[in-house]
Amino acid sequence: MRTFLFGLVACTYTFPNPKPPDANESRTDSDSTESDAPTDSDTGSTSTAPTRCDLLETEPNNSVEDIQTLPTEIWACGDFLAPADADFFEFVTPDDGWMEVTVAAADRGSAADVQVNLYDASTSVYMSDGYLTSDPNIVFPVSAGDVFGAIFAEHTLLYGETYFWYSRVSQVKPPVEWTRGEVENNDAIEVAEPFIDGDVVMASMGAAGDFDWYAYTPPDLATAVTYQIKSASYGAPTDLTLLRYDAEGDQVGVTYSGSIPYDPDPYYVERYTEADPAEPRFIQIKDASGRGSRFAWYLLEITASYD
Ligand SMILES: [Ca+2]
Ligand SMILES: [Ca+2]
Ligand SMILES: [Ca+2]
Ligand SMILES: [Ca+2]
Repeated sequence: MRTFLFGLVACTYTFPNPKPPDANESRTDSDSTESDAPTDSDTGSTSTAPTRCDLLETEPNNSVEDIQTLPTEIWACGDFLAPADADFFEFVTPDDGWMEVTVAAADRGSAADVQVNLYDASTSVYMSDGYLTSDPNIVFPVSAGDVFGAIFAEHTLLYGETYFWYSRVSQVKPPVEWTRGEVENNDAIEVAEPFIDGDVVMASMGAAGDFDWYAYTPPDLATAVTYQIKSASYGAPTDLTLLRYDAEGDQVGVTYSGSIPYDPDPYYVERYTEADPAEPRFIQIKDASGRGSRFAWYLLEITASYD
């Protein structure tokens, strides 16, 4: 891994804006005979850039050696005009908090199914879709000065003049609120982490194959328990599964995705028909594909209800 050194740019703190720019701001191939391919003369010049493209890629940018600096808070754009084209960018986190890597491609008429490989010196994640779209969108916690690489490519290696992409990295507000962090090691039921009423736990699938176990005992008068994960639907690069176990360690349920429409995160309401109300519940959370990275965060809420 090379050392990344470049100056920070001034930036403004903006709320996440997942909505792409208006269609009439999009680049189109029909209104010009010119190729959308950026040229050397375009590089760094916003005067010749298509509307809302603040930074055109500079080819070749096909390796870490030719990586291109990506300032935060602007729209960068590029094309896949050659077979297996990959576009390498690096960016630095201005402040502690959260960042978002947004791609706008298919949603803006591009033929490209864009994939993003997001990485730092020790970890990486690969995403080819976002929530309800084929355009990736990744939201993740950061510290000031963190350096990241982002590689944009076409998911199926297709290319051509209609295979363009836009992307923006920006600092965003925390997408969720929590009361405490996860306490590893919680990798087995024997070391399940106690979950106390009122907890909202911020946790991570920090490494490949991470298992997170929690133990929760509902209050005496509770009539139901709700288990909810907030993760992928808030931009985390995860596909989480929530498995429930009884006090004897037998699996009593598994939830791959939510019962809330369009919510891909596990959500389940347990009525007291499966186990004694006073018995502890054991919860295991894992990624369906066994993936893990610093980007793979999730929020766990367990709430008792009394209806
Ligand atoms: Ca390119
Ligand atoms: Ca390239
Ligand atoms: Ca964990
Ligand atoms: Ca764990």
